[in-house]
Amino acid sequence: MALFRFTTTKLQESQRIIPQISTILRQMSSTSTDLKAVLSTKVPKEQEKVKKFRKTHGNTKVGEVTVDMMYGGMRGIKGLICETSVLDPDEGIRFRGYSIPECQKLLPKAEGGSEPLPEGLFWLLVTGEIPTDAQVKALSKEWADRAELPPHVVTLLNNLPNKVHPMSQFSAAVTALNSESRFVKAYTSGVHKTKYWEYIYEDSMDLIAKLPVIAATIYRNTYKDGSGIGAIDTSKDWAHNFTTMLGYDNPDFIELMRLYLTIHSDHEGGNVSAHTTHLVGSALSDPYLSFSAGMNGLAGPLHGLANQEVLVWLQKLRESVGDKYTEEGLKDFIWKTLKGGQVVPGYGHAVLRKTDPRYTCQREFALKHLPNDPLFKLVSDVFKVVPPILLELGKVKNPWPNVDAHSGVLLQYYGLKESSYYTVLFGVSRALGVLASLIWDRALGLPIERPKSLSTDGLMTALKAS
Ligand code: CMX
Repeated sequence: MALFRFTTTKLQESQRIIPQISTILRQMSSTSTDLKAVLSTKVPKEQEKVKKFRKTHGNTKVGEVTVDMMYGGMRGIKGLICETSVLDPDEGIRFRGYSIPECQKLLPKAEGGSEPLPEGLFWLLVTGEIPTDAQVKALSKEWADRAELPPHVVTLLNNLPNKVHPMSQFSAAVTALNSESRFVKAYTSGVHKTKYWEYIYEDSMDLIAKLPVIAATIYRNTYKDGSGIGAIDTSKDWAHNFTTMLGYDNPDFIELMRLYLTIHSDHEGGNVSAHTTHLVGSALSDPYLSFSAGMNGLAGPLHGLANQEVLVWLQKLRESVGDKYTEEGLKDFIWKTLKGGQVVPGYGHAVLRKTDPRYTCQREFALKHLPNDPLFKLVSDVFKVVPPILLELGKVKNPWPNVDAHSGVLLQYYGLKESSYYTVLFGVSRALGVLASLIWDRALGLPIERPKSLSTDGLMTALKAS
């Protein structure tokens, strides 16, 4: 009886204390500057939420698959989970529910700055919460502390000839970095699978920290004399350090890079770079191998390489129409591109059906900082004539500009003129989204990805078609 009374009292006491502890933990998690600690409090809750949801709705249908979808690049098939962002065809991207203008307003800025810091976006993507200034500062410091490259990666980069495309150099360097993978070491020594996400987190943090150093080394080696990337300043943010390592110190350009590295980060789960990183990661390849695979996809002209293609196309357009061009001249050049069986780079999208808000915010930046730049004027004039022409083709589902239509113009203005480098910048930013997702993939224990494929004959037989 005495034991029963003791247990009951203890139970009542613990029932009083547990909610207090969880409130304290919640408060600690929302103010802690340790991202991994904050994440640790979220992972079990999300695991539980998904478990419960699957238990109730595991067999609920979410859509159907048509033959056209199978031959048409799986457009519209709902077949993936991505927690970090969702793309609305009309409104554009929302990062954990926040639109780009909301992120520009709510995410912490550098002192005196007007654009969000990419560190804040990463914190948001990982935790779903808008971070405080202190949390973002802690992340800047942590990335600066983790930035150093192992000597073999520097040697590899310094020995690659200039003719190797910057994206191939980028992918090769990231692949070679997997010698440092903490996940590989933990997996090899038999870590329990419930702990995988912790090592994926560590590798992702190391990789993100090192990417600006890799990217700046590629830039200085390929286009300059190979010297001068300098040392990381641990008191500066990620984008600031990256821009200085590239060799630029204009404060407006640093601000642009903060915006650029924020908006290119994530575009839900089905695009080539995100999907590839997720797919390769599902085989438990480490974050270095998974991300470099994603980068090989980003390097395609229909995806991230489009920012390079836009510049090349604009240069040809300029050569063809001259500085005193007419609307008719622009139209003729666009039709020449289309009749030559080529796409107009920077226009169209597989999901978006309106102008990309990533285009719009870059245009707003240009209106503020370079309103009279001739190339900006050309891009604005092209925007007036391309959509009606693409609509006239009758097959293009989205005639509006995407993110890549604008980014090169801004970079040109600040002196970063080497367009074959532009996709590397996209890649550095994309790491924030796809690695945040990869951490959650392992935290949620998602299995190896393996959709079913059919042959045309097999499909015809299944459908009794001829
Ligand atoms: N110029 C000319 N034709 C275009 C076009 C464009 N900008 N966009 C689409 N089309 C064509 C397609 O090539 C396709 O033609 P076919 O049926 O002859 O093959 C037709 O219109 C239908 O395509 P869609 O359903 O509208 O577009 P998709 O989902 O198949 O492709 C995308 C999307 C982005 C690959 C396509 O719009 C494109 O090639 N755009 C130019 C390249 C570009 O800017 N890519 C960057 C996208 C953003 C990013 O990932 O970074």
